[in-house]
Amino acid sequence: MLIYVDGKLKTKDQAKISVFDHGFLYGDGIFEGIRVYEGNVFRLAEHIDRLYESAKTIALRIPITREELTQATLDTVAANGLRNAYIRLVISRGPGDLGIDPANCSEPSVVIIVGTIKLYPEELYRTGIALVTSSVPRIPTQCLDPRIKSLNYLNNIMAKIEARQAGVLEAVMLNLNGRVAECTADNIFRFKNGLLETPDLMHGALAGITRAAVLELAARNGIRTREGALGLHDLYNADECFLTGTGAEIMPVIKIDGREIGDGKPGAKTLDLLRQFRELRVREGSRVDYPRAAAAAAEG
Ligand code: PXG
Repeated sequence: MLIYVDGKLKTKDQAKISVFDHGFLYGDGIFEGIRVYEGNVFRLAEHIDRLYESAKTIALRIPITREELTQATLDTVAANGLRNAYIRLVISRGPGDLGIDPANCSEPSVVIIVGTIKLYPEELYRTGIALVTSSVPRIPTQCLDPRIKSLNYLNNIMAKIEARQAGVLEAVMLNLNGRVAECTADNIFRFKNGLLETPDLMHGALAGITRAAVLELAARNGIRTREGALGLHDLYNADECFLTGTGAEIMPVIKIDGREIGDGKPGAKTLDLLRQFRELRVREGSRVDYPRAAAAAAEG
């Protein structure tokens, strides 16, 4: 495994970040999780854009250009020779001192890890999953905009712990007004009378790349869509419900807080979107040039 750390490819043992890095001390940094399907990096430009937007909002200057980061990402995938993979881009504030002031951090750290993540078992795409509502509200937009994909996931992790304790894999997170925001690492959608709905981002959701892809697919299929306010009542009484995310892709939801959704089976419209998404994910994307990068890595 070769990991990009501040411009150099390192082995897993060599790849190290300082304990004084504010990403470690304070969760001060941002990240992206990206998939590679059959040698295509899915929506890399969108992920890079989101990363630079997160950086802008937290006033973090990424020390390389978008073009350089894009190329470094493609080259790191190629250097690892993986045609199907998960990429983790991490930009942290960099090494500083024991005070929180980022002015004392010298240079942001840039890390690109190319590996795999544990995905939902394929069987769950046929059976669907159950959710519970978390008692932990999503961090309000006024405190920390959830559109920032920050290194501080405690809010979501607390909700994930609750889901696990309830014996399910994901939790619905509400905002402080009791509106549905999203799940711990996924956006959420419902179908009702043919209309496809998802919480508006201002209700406290990450601007998911998969979410955007699903809204595009819906438009192409002539499915009406609405981004707005949704309550639990809307989810419980949905015809179909599903999650979207880089890891989950499109995951059917069959139960929420013990209430069956629709007929308690993955919905036909959801499964059709999943099928179309799986076609699109291998066709679209930035192609990895494996031989070129392997040669560059060999040159050191
Ligand atoms: N909401 C949150 C809070 C997320 O963290 C999504 C929605 C879906 O966004 P995308 O762009 O992926 O469609 C996420 C994504 C992980 C992991 O390691 C988490 C995410 C993505 C990939 C891996 O658990 N979060």
